[in-house]
Amino acid sequence: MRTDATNVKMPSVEEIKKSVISKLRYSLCLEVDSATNADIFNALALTIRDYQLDGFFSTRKLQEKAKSKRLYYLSMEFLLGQSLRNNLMNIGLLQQAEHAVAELGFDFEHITAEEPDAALGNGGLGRLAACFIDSMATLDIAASGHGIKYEYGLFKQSIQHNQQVEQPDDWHSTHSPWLIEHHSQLMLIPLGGHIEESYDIEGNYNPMWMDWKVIVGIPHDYLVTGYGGKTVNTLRLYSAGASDSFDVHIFNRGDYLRAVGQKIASENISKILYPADEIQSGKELRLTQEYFLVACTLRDIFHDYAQHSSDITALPEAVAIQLNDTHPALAIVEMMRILVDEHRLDWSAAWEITQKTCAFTNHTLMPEALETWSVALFEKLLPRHLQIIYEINHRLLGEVAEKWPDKPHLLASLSLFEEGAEKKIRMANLAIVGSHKINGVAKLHSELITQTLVPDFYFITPEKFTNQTNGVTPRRWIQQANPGLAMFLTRHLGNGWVTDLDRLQQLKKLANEKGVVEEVQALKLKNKQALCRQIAFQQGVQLDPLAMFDCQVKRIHEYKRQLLNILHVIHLYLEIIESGHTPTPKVHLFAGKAAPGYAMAKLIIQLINEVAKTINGDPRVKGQLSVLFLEDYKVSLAEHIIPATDLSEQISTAGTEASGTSNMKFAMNGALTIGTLDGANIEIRDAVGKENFYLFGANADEITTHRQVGSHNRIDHNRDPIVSAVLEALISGRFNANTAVFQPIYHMLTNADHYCHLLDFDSYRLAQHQAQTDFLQQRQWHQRALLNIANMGSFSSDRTIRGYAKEIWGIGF
Ligand code: 26W
Repeated sequence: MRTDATNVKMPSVEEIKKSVISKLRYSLCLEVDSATNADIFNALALTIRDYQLDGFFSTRKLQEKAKSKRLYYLSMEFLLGQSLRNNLMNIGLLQQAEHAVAELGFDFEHITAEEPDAALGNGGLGRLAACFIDSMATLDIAASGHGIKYEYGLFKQSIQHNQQVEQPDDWHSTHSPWLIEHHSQLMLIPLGGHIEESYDIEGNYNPMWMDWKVIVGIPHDYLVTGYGGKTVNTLRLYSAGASDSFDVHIFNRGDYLRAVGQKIASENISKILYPADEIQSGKELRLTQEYFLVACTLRDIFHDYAQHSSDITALPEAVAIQLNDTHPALAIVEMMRILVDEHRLDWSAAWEITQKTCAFTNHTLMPEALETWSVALFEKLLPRHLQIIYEINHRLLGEVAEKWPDKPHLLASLSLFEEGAEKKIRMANLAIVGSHKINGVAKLHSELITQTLVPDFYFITPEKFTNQTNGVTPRRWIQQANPGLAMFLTRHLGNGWVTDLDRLQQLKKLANEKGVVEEVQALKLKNKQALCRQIAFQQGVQLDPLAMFDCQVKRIHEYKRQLLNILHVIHLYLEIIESGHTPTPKVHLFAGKAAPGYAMAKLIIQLINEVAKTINGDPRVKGQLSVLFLEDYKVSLAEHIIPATDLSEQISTAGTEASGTSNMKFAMNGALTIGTLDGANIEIRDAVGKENFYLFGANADEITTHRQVGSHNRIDHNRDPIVSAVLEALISGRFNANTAVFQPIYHMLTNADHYCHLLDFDSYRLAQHQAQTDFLQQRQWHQRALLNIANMGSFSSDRTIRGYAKEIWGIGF
């Protein structure tokens, strides 16, 4: 046993081995001789968790002693992926563990591969939350994440007959070695019932929330070790269960089946993650989940606070709450309920505390993603919360009417209620009024929030609006995903870059040094070869690692324009058939999931697969063009694809992608970007230099104008022979004998084309052609790749979290 700089005891290889054997024996009832890879994974994870627990207790002591302000990060999604390698790296035990496993006679790669991805998220928003908790622990911030322990994460995707098929993702949450259940801390959450009007002895309105049923929340802690192992924070995930006492009540009435039914209904609350991304469904179970998360978390917050203060008015000095999109916005209402109904504070004192404590991040401009909930549904599930929302609205509109009597139009847009056939609650408006800061996730996005999404809120409270451009953690996205690059960086810069990514700047002076660019080139080739082996093994397809790897991996959505990419691939295909050659051989990789109810996105997946099948089977383009859709995109697959990419596709319609984060991961792993002026692409291009970025397409203003002009300005595809050839191929039966299959795509493109595929096609084609030509100059290409890496330092999530801490949470360093 040795002690590291932070006084945490570090075990030797021998000690790890011993502990693995002991965990096998005493926790899992197994012996090494009969253990499988999965058993070794579990025993090793339990071993590592012990070291994390030591760090957890010392962290808690330190944070209590320092009376640190605590940040609570509320999110319906945490897209963690695998944890073993990441935890080992952050604690500093990777090599010891590798040796220990080898000495036990197992292959470390096989052991890590046993771990199922924890896919408790849909995409960007959930993965951002996972990067943030890593950065908060690394920066020694007293923080915890709060989410739901879904039994089923995001569905597993397989491709059958070229189409997406969804299967349940049972990630074995009940026996994950990383989760520590705290049954003794279970909490009771009321739901349903009705309000009885009443007054207290002083005549104050004192409504009673009656006849609610009870859901039980059971916390589970996942330990989050910061880099270096000093700080160990928690991610607390709640699962839902039924309350025994409540059931007894119905059991006693002899209604056994109803009682069991209620139990199942309660457990269902944490059963499954909603697989929607950017589309809100308005389903009762989803609203219940959101409330469940918020109610459990607030009980924890008030409980923690009571441990060190009884002065509730000082809460904002000790606590900050960050709302990851509107999904947990009910925290504002639940906090008001606790302060007013339970702590008996008067409304304005309670409101001041709530506003000072809460802050809200918006992650999307897509109108269909903005949450609204039917008032009728709300009344059924949360009658007291509905009353509180009415009161918040009443006071807001009263103040606005008094302050701006000449601007009555403000009232309709600011109201927390949307009038119409069905009256609805606007969660974004609630989140904005209840928060002291509202931020977007990239400069352009934050600007569009104030200018187009909620201009009237910006008008009444401009000081609340701010930007915090997203970032990604270099621990997972460089050190873990790309160990070759990590070693290269450490060799040239020392290992400080892992926590100070701005040091990558120092690579710039190496860009002209002999041998360095060649090293970068060799690293990329190695990563491409590794990906080729994996694809050959999993999908039986041989790819040429010397070809240019052009990748688009993200949720499938019309605004992200995978369709533009595949239309261009069709064009390349037609061109090679006609001319017989291409400037440089290309491999086009796609991966991503479509929401199960999103027909157009699923059809786009089918198109990609059918085009891939046609192209890969055509001897005329063999060795020149390959296309592949990789099944079941997830964090662990991204870790293989991103380091093996030459060209990163970031081609959303300008003004639609809030930020994007894969754009950052690709660029910091030495891919060049082809992209639009959208989201964080703009800041990436500014950072890496415009000569190292393939820009194309209309900007956000031009898109707006184009849409306003509407049908008068429609692209006349008949006049462009390239576009008409592609569209003709789409419906000609070339890719599917049934010519009706892709008609909906053809129809969409030649009518509204809301995401402006055809408007940007020509500009995209030219940028693609330029990239393909430049790729022939391998030395220059990899020199530019090196400059991309060197300039990506500010896209570390450490920078982002420092920004939140300083400007939003009031947490200093
Ligand atoms: C209620 C259904 C639903 C679920 C998730 C609606 C909307 C969402 C998210 C807001 C979707 C999302 O993941 N947004 C992405 O957030 C990333 C992190 O900030 C950004 O980088 C992406 O641009 C944005 O699309």
